[in-house]
Amino acid sequence: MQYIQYTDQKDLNSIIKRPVREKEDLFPVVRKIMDEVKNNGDRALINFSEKFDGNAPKYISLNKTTMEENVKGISDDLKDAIDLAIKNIKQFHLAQISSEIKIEPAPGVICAQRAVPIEKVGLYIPGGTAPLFSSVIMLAVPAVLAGCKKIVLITPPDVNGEIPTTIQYAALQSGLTTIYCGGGAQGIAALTYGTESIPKVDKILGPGNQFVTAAKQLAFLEGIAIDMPAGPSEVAVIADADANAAFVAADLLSQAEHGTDSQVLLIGTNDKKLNEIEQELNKQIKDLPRSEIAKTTLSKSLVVKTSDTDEAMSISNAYAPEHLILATSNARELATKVTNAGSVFIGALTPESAGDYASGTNHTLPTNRAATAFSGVNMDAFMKKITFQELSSEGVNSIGKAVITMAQNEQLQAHANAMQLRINNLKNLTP
Ligand code: HSO
Ligand code: ZN
Repeated sequence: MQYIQYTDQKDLNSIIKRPVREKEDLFPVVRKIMDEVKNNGDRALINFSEKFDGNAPKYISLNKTTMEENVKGISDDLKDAIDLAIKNIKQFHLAQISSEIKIEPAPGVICAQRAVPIEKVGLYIPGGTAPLFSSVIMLAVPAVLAGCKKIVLITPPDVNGEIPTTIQYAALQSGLTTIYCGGGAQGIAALTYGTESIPKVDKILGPGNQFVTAAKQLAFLEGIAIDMPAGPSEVAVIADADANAAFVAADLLSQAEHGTDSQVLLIGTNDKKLNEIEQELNKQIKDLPRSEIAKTTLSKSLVVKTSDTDEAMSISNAYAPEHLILATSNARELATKVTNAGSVFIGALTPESAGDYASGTNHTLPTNRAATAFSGVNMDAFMKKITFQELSSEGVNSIGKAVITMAQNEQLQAHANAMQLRINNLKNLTP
């Protein structure tokens, strides 16, 4: 890791900067894939999967009965772990559902706001060497809780052309009854336009590589809503002199093992502790099956030394990490000063893995400084808020004149007339 002694704000730019990704223009390629799927549906999806994933899917969808049969071989240990995670994630997301708001801002004027589920949502789960079945839970559980009528989960085929059974189990337990097989930009195209087998959706959520991200952006241009911009996963850890060096090193490595483009930032107040952490990193990395990936990530990562935890927090807020771990003795107090972060892990006993899997919070979070303005996936991602208003005769009296005056000053006479007619009608009614 590269060491920086923080002096003042001019150091910030180099600290908050994320490595730039290769700027290959993916859009023409992805546009072609999207068009092909739009015109040729399932056939194109299968062909592209064969071309890009190296294997054609054996099926395009799986129903509940087949999934139930397929997951029989999963160990009870794993089933119990997934079930526990789902229980906690359900509980935390259920608590986020807002009840209807109804107020009377002026006599006779009733305003209400109600959250209504998005009818059809598409959930994209990436494939790769280690399919992250935990991401299925993070998207499917809130979608089911929100009451989305159609939930179209799509994921690439594995080397056998099939959907991994862990993904099937996570989907079943989250409440899904069908899942779909198809990956990459072609999977996003299927959700955008629909195919013979795959329903078109209103919103697409979920992480993915650069092709998937580009396809989601094109889907957006077609009027499909998408979740936040996705980039490589990242963590910032603030550690003081009391931090447990082994814990901090393990947390940094758990992020570093995700991929060579992962981001790791360590902000520390004590040089001796930073040294200890470095030693722990070297010790622990040796035993990791993905040590090569972690090594590459760490070689590009920064350690920043600050004078105190407040200064560390101001750097973290400028960096706006996807995950922020507070490994300090004042962690709870420090947490109140967070202004930009996707999800915060408070105190020595709270590793990022807790939230990645089972604490109950969502692990689909904003990266690449998007945490300055975006939230992670939560129940709102699956809902729209519709407002309602109703005026009684008293309400017409309360705001009628103001509406007419404003409309006339905007030179919108029809608007004024619409209210004036109601006022006249009331006058006719009064004896
Ligand atoms: N840290 C990842 C989520 C994940 N970790 C899934 C393990 N499995 C992005 O928040
Ligand atoms: Zn993770």
